[in-house]
Amino acid sequence: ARATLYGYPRQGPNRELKKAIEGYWKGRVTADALRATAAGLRRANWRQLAAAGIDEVPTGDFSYYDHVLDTTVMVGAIPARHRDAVAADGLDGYFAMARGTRDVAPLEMTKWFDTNYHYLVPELDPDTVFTADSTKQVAELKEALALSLTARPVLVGPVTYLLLAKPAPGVPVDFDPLTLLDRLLPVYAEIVADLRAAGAEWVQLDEPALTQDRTPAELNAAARAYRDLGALTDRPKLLVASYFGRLGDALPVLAKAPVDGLALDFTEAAAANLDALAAVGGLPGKRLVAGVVNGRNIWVNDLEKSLSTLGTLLGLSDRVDVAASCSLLHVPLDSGAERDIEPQILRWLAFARQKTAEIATLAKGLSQGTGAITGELAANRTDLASRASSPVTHDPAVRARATAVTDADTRRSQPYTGRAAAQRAHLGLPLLPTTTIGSFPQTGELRTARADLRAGRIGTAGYEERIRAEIQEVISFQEKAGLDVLVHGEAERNDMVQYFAEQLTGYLATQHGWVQSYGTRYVRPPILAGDISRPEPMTVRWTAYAQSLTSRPVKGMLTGPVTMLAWSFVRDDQPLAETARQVALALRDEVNDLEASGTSVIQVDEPALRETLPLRVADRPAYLAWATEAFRLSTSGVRADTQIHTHMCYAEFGDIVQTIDDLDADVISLEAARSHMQVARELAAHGYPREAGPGVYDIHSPRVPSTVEAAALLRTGLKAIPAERLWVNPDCGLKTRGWPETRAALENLVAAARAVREELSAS
Ligand code: THG
Ligand code: ZN
Repeated sequence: ARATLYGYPRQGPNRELKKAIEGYWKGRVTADALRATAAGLRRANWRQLAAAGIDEVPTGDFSYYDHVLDTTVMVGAIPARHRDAVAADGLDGYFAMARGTRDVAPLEMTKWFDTNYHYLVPELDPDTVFTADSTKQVAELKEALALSLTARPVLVGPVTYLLLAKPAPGVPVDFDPLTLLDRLLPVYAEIVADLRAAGAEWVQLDEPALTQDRTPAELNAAARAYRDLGALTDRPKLLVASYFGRLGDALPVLAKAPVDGLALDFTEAAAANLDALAAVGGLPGKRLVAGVVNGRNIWVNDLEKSLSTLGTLLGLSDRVDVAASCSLLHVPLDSGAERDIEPQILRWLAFARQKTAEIATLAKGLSQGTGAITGELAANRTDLASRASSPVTHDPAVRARATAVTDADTRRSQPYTGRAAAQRAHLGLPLLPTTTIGSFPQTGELRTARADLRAGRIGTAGYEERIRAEIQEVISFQEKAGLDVLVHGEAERNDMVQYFAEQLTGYLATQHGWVQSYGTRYVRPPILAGDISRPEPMTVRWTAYAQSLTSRPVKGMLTGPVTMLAWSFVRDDQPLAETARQVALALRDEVNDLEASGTSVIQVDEPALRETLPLRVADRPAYLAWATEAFRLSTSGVRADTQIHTHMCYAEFGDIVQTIDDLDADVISLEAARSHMQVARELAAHGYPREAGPGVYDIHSPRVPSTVEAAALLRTGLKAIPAERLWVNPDCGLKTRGWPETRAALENLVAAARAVREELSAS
């Protein structure tokens, strides 16, 4: 058995790639220096993989920005508006597609399946002509071969590429990019032929889109694609890779295809894929690459369980190799770099480097028998036992409380109508109340203050003084601008998930655990490792301080349980529903403490609720059930006259309007400015009974909306939502905006609300 991988983190141990690329954008790093840095990182990765026992290394998984954008370049599907830039300079044209320029818009970005990685969406139209450009793939293969390694180029497969694409701007939305398959296949044929000529014995084609629900027509397209590519005479051996779940109906299609190997996910999807493999009689004559090490979480593998799966697979295929379930792009590089995690707990974790060792160990065990890996197996058993029996993962008080939760705990004391009356009397807000989503501009001074605190250049007292000064400024601006419900501005917070994770028992923070989110942007997801409790209030101090500065209501701001899970690495030793309930209970305490300290409006944000919706329709009801329960559990402990808000962004809401309704929040703010209040119409069509604030200020753009424009959006909103239930707010938080445009935009927003209020009272 061989040990192999589909991809590795690209950034380097100290995010050298990010620094080189951002330096290039600023003109401080030359193109040659950038290329040299990139080549050095690739070489170092391959050498490390080979030294760790990976027999066949991936190539072509490297990217300056995104591997789907690389595929767009590889097949020549450059959008018309970028062709001049690409022709003038390949690298600058590439970055123009990724980020846009002053004159041209970039490609749209969206989530890569259900990961937190974002790719650039290919734009195709009925006239798209594909042309093969194998330069990057061939060059990177040659680099690895020059190190005397066995290397396998990894490409996004043609079916997944088309299924991820969308119609180019101006093309009818019902245009189906999959209709371009017959034009695309000859280009893939040319590229795999080039790779074979350059020395590839195998080429991997990634088809993760086949683990989603697919129509018969889409499955037929997959069958045709691999029948045609398999029938080529001048080709390397083809390995079709699936990941992020079970193949389902696509498994028989690929099993029958004339390709030489399949890669399957045997982590979460193990049982389903094993059954489906057995049902088709295994893969006689084909290579099976078994993804038994989870490529997207950070927990140490259960080696004995993996060996047992691998043993079963030996009966179903002539040749079984060992891999991670997907590219290791989605996990941090090396847990060995962490200094602040207890050594005992560190042993429960496996980042990319540790996963590589697990794969090599499993391949060795499979080839030579478990006798060859007795030391590794014994250490693994000890680590798994330490995790299973640790007080970190088993806090009796937390468990008892979670078990005692009843249905009544997830229900407000009164239905909305009664609450609305109580809140109106308690808050005394005008018609069309104005507010913001929570964050105000994160200035350079704030980031400097945080860095100074970390580096010990200032003490806690000095730092907090700085935060209080910022809160004063934010409150005073909002009063002057005439907003009705104020916020403290979140100056004290870095990342909205990290901030809470740092204060909750059961969560671990990493120092170097960066994972690519998009392009040169990375996040350091906290690790939800154990039972969750809240040793003390997390936000009350800052909210209460802000409230002490004004007589208007200040809104408390929390991150909801679903988003806390979605943007963390979550424990895999109990159901998500259980973990969500623990987080919800900790947040419930915070909500109740905010209320007790005099906060009458509390917002619990769930920006990730829609984006975490499972890709397979069959998996959605279970997710929505626990997600809704967790939100309601965290927000239902307050009095009827305390107003609960929530916020969601970056999403199409059509398919979760029922869930939005089920959350039973008193007020929801949503992104709507760019879609001209589409979401207000969707809520109205559903009969949404509570208050809503469809955004009237697109915060993703530095553009300041005029009063006239904001008022027009409000009038559009009023056609769908009656004045008694319509709020006025921006689309999202303001932390990425500068102060000048924030000031101007919020002043216009208040002026628009006042103008429309007058129209309403005149009519
Ligand atoms: N927090 C977390 N996960 C997320 C988001 C978040 N995933 C989805 C979405 N939001 C991703 N968006 C971003 C936006 C900005 C950055 C990263 C992801 C970013 N990162 C800085 C960088 O790479 O330079 C580092 C920030 C830091 O120092 O922490 O700008 O909001 N958890
Ligand atoms: Zn938002």
